[in-house]
Amino acid sequence: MPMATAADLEYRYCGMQNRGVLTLQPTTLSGRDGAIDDMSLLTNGARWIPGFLTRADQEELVRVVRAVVAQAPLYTPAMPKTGKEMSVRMTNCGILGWVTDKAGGYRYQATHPVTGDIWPAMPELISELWHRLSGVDFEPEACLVNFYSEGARMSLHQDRDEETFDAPVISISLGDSCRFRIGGTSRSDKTTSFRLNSGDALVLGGDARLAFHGVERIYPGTSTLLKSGGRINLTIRRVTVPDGGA
Ligand SMILES: O=C(O)CCC(=O)C(=O)O
Repeated sequence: MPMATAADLEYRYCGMQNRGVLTLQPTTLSGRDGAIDDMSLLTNGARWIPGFLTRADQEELVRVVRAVVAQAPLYTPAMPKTGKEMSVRMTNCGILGWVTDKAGGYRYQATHPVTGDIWPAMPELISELWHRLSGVDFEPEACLVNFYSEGARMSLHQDRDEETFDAPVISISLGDSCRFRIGGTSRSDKTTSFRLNSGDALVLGGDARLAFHGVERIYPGTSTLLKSGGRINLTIRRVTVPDGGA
């Protein structure tokens, strides 16, 4: 699968030094298919790579995700303690999956909370994306598949249920665009938001590994990738400390 190389990505990356302070970096660079936003938002350790996946790459990835969902259906997670249902539906692939419910709270587990089956294996393509984007040589263990229909959102949070934060979280957007918000490592840090489009990748590593982030809204009808609309987000993660450390 032809994807951007490290050299392709290099030019859109620049880490900002001000921890917790968000900076918009104007850039005149265009993306692989020439249809890229003119801004890259980058906190220290965060990389936004607009247009990382070509349309053909995206279609292939959707086929892969559909195969995952056929084995491990999307379900509606619930918040710890309150049991309030989330608006995003979820599933996972990999040896571990991120789940949440009223009784058990946020956690990783090896089985689907509704079917009780182990999660589908990490597809090769998702593993390849991890290796292209993460800069680490150990394997990812979890890929959380989020599905947003019109009206779904995800409130500001940190990804901190993993045993190690040394590996980045890799995020891939497919389908309708969304308004994504990111801040610093304290909830009270300044935040800023920008539009994530289908095929964009986001890497939360370094100081941004524990950055607060969330999805404010979906822009329905902004992509033809998913026949019935909506947005898929994949976050690919390492959960346990690899042998020999991360
Ligand atoms: O949908 C997104 O872009 C973000 C997903 C997310 O924040 C998460 O799964 O923790």
